[in-house]
Amino acid sequence: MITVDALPGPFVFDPRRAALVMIDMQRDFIEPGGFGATLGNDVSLLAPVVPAAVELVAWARQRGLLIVHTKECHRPDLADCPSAKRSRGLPSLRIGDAGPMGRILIDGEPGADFVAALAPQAGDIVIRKPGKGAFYATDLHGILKDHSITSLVFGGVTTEVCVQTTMREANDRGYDSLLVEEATGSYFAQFKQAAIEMIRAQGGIVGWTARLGALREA
Ligand code: TIU
Repeated sequence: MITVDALPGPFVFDPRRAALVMIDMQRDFIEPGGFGATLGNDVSLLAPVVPAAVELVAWARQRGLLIVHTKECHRPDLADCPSAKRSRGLPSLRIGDAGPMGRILIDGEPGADFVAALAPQAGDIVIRKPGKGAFYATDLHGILKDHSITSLVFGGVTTEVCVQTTMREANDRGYDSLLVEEATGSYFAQFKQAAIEMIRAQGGIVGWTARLGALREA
């Protein structure tokens, strides 16, 4: 068993029954010209997440955790993109439009791919997801059950959108979840902090949070 010094208390898990879930570390959210930028965000705010996420993946690999990478993306024909999602806001480019990294948030386009430093390796699992939560309209739960996974360690972007949504979905499906603070990020520093605090409040109403240093020492 591994014990991580976390909040609201120790996060204890069996690495053979744990997975790292790295949420949406895609060029569309982290690099200029992608989905995040079209929504009006300063994507440079997410740059510090990349090296921390790389360290977290290496930590998980070393301990034998199953590695899962999710990517938010849609079919080229947009059949899995609700019109409400596509029409929301006043983006400079909408989902499916041609941008500098290919069609915005479309599976197979350069922008929807993972940032180079977080490319999946052989044996990793990639989940394509049309929603913010990684359990919605995907086979993630079935795959985790097939691997007898009961504990999840989370990193990725953005903290209060796809990461928090997925942690809430995981919580309702019975998983114990830990969010690693440096390995997640938001376009809004105050939202990241609020998400971290609401996840671990009330005795861990959604899950646990820890610093990367606590994992190094675990
Ligand atoms: N816009 C925003 O903050 N996030 C998303 O749209 N998706 C994810 O969080 N991956």
